[in-house]
Amino acid sequence: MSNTVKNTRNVAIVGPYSSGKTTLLESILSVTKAISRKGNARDKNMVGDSSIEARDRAMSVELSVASTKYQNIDFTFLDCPGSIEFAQETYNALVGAGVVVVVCEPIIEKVLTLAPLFKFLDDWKIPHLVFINKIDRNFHDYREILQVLREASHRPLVPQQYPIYQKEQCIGYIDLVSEQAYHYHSHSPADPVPLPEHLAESEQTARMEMLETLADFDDHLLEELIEEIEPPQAEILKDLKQELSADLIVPVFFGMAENDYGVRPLLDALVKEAPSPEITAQSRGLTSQAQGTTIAQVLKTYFTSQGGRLSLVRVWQGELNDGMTLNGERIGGIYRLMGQQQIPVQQASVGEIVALGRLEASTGDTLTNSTKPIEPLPKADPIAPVYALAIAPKNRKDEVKLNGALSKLLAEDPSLYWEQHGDTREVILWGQGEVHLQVALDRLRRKYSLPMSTHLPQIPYKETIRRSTNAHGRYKHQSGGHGAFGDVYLDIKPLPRGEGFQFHQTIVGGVVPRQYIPGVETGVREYLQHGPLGYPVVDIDVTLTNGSHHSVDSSEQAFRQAARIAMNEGMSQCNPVLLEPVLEIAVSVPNEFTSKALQLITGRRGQILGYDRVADWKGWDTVSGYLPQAEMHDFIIELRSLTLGVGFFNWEVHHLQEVPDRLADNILATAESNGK
Ligand SMILES: Nc1nc2c(ncn2[C@@H]2O[C@H](COP(=O)(O)OP(=O)(O)O)[C@@H](O)[C@H]2O)c(=O)[nH]1
Ligand SMILES: [Mg+2]
Repeated sequence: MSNTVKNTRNVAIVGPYSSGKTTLLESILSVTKAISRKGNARDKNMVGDSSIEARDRAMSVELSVASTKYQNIDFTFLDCPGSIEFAQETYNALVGAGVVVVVCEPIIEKVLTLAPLFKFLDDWKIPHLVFINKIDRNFHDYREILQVLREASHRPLVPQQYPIYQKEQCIGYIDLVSEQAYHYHSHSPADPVPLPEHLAESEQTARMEMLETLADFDDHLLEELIEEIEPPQAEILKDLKQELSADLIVPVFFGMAENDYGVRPLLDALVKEAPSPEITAQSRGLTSQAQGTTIAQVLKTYFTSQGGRLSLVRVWQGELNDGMTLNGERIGGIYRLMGQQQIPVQQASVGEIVALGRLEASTGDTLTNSTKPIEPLPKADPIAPVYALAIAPKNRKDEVKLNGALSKLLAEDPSLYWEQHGDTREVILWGQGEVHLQVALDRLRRKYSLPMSTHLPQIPYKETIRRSTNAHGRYKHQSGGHGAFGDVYLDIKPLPRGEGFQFHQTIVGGVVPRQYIPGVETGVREYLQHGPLGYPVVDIDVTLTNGSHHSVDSSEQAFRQAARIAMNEGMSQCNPVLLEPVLEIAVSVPNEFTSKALQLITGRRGQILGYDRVADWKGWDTVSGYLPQAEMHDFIIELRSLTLGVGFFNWEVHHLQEVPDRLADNILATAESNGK
């Protein structure tokens, strides 16, 4: 075991789709010389977008990892997908990040969408800073962008740079800690230049704002400010580091990843201000002292194209050595990842993020070499699925492979979920949206040779009756020597919604012998699986009131048949109606979109129950209501398009309700033409 504790930092890069995260990572790798040729989004050759699914879509659809060295620190970067449909993947990874760079474009609408991400980071107390990218576009009003960022963030912002403009273009910046001005240079470090005189006053104001925010958490600095003593740079840096580490402040930087502008200052800040892995471990309740005990957590599970399982882990305590036993299993290799490349290493120390071969563990699991049980580390909450497709293998002979492939797919991506529906028998794949499911289906096809066809899931309608009736059923059959005979009278009655099915009998004098009564109930239950409209029947009471039997020919079987005949006759008299499942939903949106959310629900035959502020989430409302399940399929798509992509909802099936007549006619006509 080596005793050298490596100086490591791991950094997650997150932010909205297309803000330039993968480009920023590419720039970091190029600036730090981890790669010799810089790729770009246009040529689809960036390290972070190396999976086929990502290249096809020119967007990141899963976490990708790369390492580099800068100023003697070993950095691991996690390039997280930005699309809301892959948020689970991102949250699972953020749980292991030491520090997070939130990348955003200087576009007000996009900055507003950062609120859920900031909330997650603050809930987990994960230190994070902001990098405003693409300053070659729309960056004229830095102050306005900062203002909107302030609205989205719960923690105070600490801008550490001040922009220098020339003809509306940002050509450089002033570092507010050192008060040194710089001009950008494409693909080489920025040039120090004298501080432009016309900016002296604004720079002073911006710097004072920075210091005052820092002083809110440091009395010593506050005293210095009051007494107008110039605080030493070392003190400012110490405060920045402490306050960032404790997630008290959010430093802000800007640049242009495409030309490497602002990338070195960002890296410098990560070196000087980001907490060491020991500090991150402490804030997660771990001590790094516990000698000999290694604790790691799975951030993601991959299946390689050769079918091998790789678990991406963060080492929280102790160190990992190849061949070590974790949770009773031997590690089959430790790898540092560089995009699609796997580089074998012998060991990994606190704070490192590496992939381990051949472990059965799932994403979020805590791994340890300790034989004593340990408290598992917290994992990110699962995000409720909001979008579904019914799927079936294109080739029937592939059906046997489906279960195994789906379980691997789910291990890789815990925000997928699948079920075989009890009523419709369809295999339903649930996820976060259209793209999410398409990526999953692509993987099934590519990795598991399972081309699938998809269709809209059927709505599990049920039916019930509005009227009571009495029905008679007689089954009589003579074949050769032995005959069959059963004869029943049934009372059929509707029950209130939600009561299900009840069966009674009021037989006197043994007209239907006791041993045959279960046969009657079975016959009734069998019939109820397909009522007169073709759907399972619920909320119904059936009472066996009378009947007759034959001493030789009667049997449980014959009474079962008789009951089916009686049900068949009786039910059509009972005025059957179609019932549809209704969901209870809670839709969460920024409050400027609350009225749109209300309209969306009512416009889809929903019913509003109320709406309220989301506790401790500035500016967000939750609308609760009922929504017919038939209206849910593309609900999330419309909700996102109304809310800049950030609205989401939770749901559960709540009750059944009668389908309005006109709609019911349509549903039944469609079902009939589909041969139901
Ligand atoms: N103008 C401009 N475009 C950029 C910059 N950085 C990235 N882009 C472009 O923004 C698009 C999205 O970049 P990408 O890194 O894939 O974004 P991601 O989805 O956040 O990973 C690509 O077309 C990039 O070329 C920048 O600094 N300026
Ligand atoms: Mg990307």
